[in-house]
Amino acid sequence: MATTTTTMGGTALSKDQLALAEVTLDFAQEHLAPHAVAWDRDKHFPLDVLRRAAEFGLGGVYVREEHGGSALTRSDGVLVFEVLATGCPSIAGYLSIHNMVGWMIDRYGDQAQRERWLPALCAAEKLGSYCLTEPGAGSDAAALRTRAERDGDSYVLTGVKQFISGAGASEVYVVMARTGEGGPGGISAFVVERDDPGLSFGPDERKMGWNAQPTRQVILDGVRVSADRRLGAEGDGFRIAMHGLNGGRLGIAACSLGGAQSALDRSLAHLADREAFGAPLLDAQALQFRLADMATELAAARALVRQAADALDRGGPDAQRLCAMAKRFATDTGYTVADRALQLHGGYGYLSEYGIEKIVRDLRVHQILEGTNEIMRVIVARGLTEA
Ligand code: FAD
Ligand code: 2MC
Repeated sequence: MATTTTTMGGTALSKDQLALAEVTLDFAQEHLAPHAVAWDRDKHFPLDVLRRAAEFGLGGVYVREEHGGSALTRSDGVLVFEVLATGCPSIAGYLSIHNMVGWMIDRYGDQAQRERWLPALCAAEKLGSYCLTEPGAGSDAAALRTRAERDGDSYVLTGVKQFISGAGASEVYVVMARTGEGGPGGISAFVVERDDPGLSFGPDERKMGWNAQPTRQVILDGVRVSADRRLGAEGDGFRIAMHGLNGGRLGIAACSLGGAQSALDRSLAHLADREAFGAPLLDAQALQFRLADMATELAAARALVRQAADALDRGGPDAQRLCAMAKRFATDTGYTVADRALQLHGGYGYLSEYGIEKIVRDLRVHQILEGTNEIMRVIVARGLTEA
């Protein structure tokens, strides 16, 4: 890693990271921010923009270069996703999931599997979805019931996956399914393709936020896949899923930072511009203190996200717990900061065209998905009580 040359958002960045942040910011400002409100209103998933993002290396952020990836670290990644989310948290959030899928195939796939799926995923010619949750198994993911029955050289998958981001638009689905006994040890991971016979999708869910991407059920009705679609060994699927989520949770945490930072920046501009009682609202110390607290809390959350990313890069024993801490803290902080920004905008914050209420709606789900913030506390508490 190059030596530290500057800081951004209160944390030290190398020259390379600064360049990465600048390029990503240009992309977010040109291709995401101007359209974010309309995409949310129209429920439009901008595939062309995702492909454009891939031209900037954002389709395979953590994938090794030989398969078309950018081979960035998690410390780089949280920077990328924070900056992207200043343009649109919903698209940044989807891209984080797509990159979780690419990382899982690169990390746990064999060479043939990498060659088969990664180049197209890195170019965003094909999109990826991650399928763990089921109607009857969300937080208790190890209770999942989708079955993958071995039949000669194939597996036959049957079950329903719930709330799947990108479903229908994605071509590549990493599906966790049961091949053995109950509990986490009986689960394996498979790659299912959109065209596989027996795969279908539920209707697009109507939801509070994350409207610039689809959320649908993935229905597996006797989907037959050859054994070479299994990632890793039989019984390794739950651990693969959880390792994917460690990085994924940091991506979502970073998206909360970016969305909230954008809301804070807009509040500053709004208060400087808006006059009441004969002076700009920004002159009111009560409001300055509010902004100061928002900036302080975001800086604290950012520091924890960066610490967790560094731990994941180092493979430290505390990485899993730090990722859970960072996800919990940054998504709670991000939501609170965005909600305060809405209040600072007065009635205008409540209007769609200002884009603030959209950030609040988008950031709300970050406290729920990729493991609820209660489950993050379960993980942290286990680390404390079992130490
Ligand atoms: P439940 O598990 O039923 O939880 C209900 C409540 O009980 C929550 O508040 C929870 O925190 C609490 N709770 C549960 N257990 C405990 C406990 N032990 N201690 C304390 N509190 C507890 N999943 C995917 O696999 N792939 C996706 O792409 C995906 N995308 C999503 C997109 C959206 C927009 C949404 C809303 C969800 C998505 N999810 C996805 C699913 C998401 O991960 C789950 O909703 C989440 O893990 C919670 O599961 P659940 O909804 O079944 O809630
Ligand atoms: N990192 C690495 N390994 C992990 C891990 C993690 N974060 N979490 C669990 N494991 C391993 C664990 O070490 C154990 O391995 P081994 O068998 O070698 O000892 C194995 O997985 C089983 O773990 P547990 O015994 O802890 O399993 P348990 O069933 O008690 O609970 C829990 C695990 C609650 C932490 C897990 O079910 C969980 O994270 N639930 C939340 C589900 C979730 O995050 N869903 C997100 C869906 S994706 C999404 O929302 C998107 C938007 C994409």
